[in-house]
Amino acid sequence: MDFEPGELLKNINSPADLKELKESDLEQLSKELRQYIVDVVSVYGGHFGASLGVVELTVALHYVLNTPYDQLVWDVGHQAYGHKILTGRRESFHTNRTYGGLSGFPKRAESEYDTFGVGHSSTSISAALGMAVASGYKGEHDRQHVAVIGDGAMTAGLAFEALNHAGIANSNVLVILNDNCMSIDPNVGALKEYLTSISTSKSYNRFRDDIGYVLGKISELGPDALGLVKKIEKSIKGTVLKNSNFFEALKFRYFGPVDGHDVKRLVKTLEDLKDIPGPKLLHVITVKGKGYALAEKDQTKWHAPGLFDKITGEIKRSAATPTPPKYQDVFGNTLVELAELNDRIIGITPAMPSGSSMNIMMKAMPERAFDVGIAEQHAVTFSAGLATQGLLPFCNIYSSFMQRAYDQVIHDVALQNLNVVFCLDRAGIAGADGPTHHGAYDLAYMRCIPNMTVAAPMNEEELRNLMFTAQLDNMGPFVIRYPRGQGVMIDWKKPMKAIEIGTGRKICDGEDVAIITIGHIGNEASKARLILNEEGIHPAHYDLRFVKPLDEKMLHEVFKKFKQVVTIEDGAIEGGMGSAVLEFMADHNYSSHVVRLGIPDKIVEHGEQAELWAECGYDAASIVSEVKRLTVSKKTNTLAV
Ligand SMILES: Cc1ncc(C[n+]2csc(CCOP(=O)(O)OP(=O)(O)O)c2C)c(N)n1
Repeated sequence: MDFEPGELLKNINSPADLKELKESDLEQLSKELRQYIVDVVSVYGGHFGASLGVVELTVALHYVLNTPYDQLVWDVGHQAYGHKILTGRRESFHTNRTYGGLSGFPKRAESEYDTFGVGHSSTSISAALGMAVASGYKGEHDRQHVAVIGDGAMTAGLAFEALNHAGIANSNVLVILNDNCMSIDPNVGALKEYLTSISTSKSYNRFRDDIGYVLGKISELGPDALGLVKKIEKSIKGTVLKNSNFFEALKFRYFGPVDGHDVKRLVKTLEDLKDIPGPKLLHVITVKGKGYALAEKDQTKWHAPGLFDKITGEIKRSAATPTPPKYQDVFGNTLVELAELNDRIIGITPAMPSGSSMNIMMKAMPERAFDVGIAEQHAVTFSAGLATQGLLPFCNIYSSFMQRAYDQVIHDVALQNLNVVFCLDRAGIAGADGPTHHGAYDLAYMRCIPNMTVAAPMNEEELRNLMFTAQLDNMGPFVIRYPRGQGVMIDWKKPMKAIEIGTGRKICDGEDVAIITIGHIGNEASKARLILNEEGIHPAHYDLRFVKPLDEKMLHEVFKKFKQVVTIEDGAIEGGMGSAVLEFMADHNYSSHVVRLGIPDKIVEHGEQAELWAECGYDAASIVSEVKRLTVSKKTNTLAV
């Protein structure tokens, strides 16, 4: 589908074209940019509200900065659609997040304007500081370094660590705090309340106007202007904030809050900030979803709404026929069911109430479910603290975000053998969000930790049974990983029952080849089996269910009976379930031929889950060919190529 950009936007193929515009054109350009994002995202999907909220800021930044020489770093990057469109990617923007198309996040390999690869939050200040220190080292003192970070992303420890360092590094870094009071869900925590108190304080706003008077007029006021800025800053510190400005305390010079939708004002402010040396923070107030009424009203829903009718705002749903639930919803509902029976259960999510469906428990039992902000490390150690007191935390973290909290998992939970249940959502190939979000490594990085139990359900019923099992007494640290998206059972709400730890399931007996799977991807193997059966090939299928501890009895059965074994996992091949099976084989002196299917040792880009499973060679069709290859090889005693 062709999208018609507005009169100004259609001529912007790089920031150089943008700079040709008059300042008075920038409002119109912002309108056109906003419309273009609405047009494309409504048809092709993607993140929505965040980019709409920073349209004016994006235009102003590229108007004022000399990108890409000046370094602009977007935090998370889900708000960088306007940036992509203004930096030469307008015509390809409709391929955003599709297989082979543009990445949904800034990516260094994609454009010289994308200074730092992102997807996970709160990295921007550290990265921009590194760039600023490097510029200083190279003598490039004219270079600007700007991190744009949301109030949600600012809640993470990493952002605080960077502020702490930047304050003394005295480098030329400008942090733009894009404050819209939202994370994906409403932002939480004391910092959020602090920011709100700054932006609503009457006396502060009077001074803000004074600052506003000077910022944007430095060129007019001449050499005395910088002195004047200092004086006003001092009076703010002295009289209004009583030295209590958080950022000032960290040795940042704090400016703002300014209206992030006033593009002219932003341009002037940014121009002036270029001339103020050292670490600075500009507090910008924006509205998430700005300009699209429904998105402004229900900001969580419109964070990433899927496809929608841009005129009516109706979000397109797939056919009305009943479909299996999402794993996350099975998790959310089952957790409440269990928590009603077991009063030790507490729910924890780091900033993903809707994404993980922890919001179901937050609504049903607000006193027993916590959103702790974008703070995975804290979420894990907070859970550990709860567990020391006999409570039973269900800590739900996306598999790829759990990478942040690895030390906490080992040091705070596993070493003390604490009873924390980690529910890892989005495990395996995550799809359109791409490599930053694929939950590729958890099987490998969890199974090497002593005291850990690591399991993955093949369907909804299994997820419920694993959750039920994990809350039985003294289970120690317990990982349950499951993928993004739907399961396979429409009638999923079966009574729960305990599963013996470290036991798998034989799904069907067979001959010649044994397939061993873990988790939901086992359903691809089931599909493959049906196809193979029609061709007279009958592989056995085992669902290993636990990668730690292994079902040794089952594996002895497999290796005693089968000379050809295929392992299949939606996770990294290196160190994952297949590796565990090979270790078992070596330890017990078996010598079967084992083929391991899973995520190969390379970065897998974005696309639909099914496309990427196929690319990695473990969708049903690939499994069929692999098993056929092995069957032929058995008959001819050579491996077919
Ligand atoms: C480490 C990590 N945890 C969680 C997320 C999921 N996530 C993506 S955007 C977002 C909210 C960010 O809020 P904010 O920085 O305020 O930006 P806004 O969307 O409001 O513009 C979250 C929690 C992530 N990307 N990275």
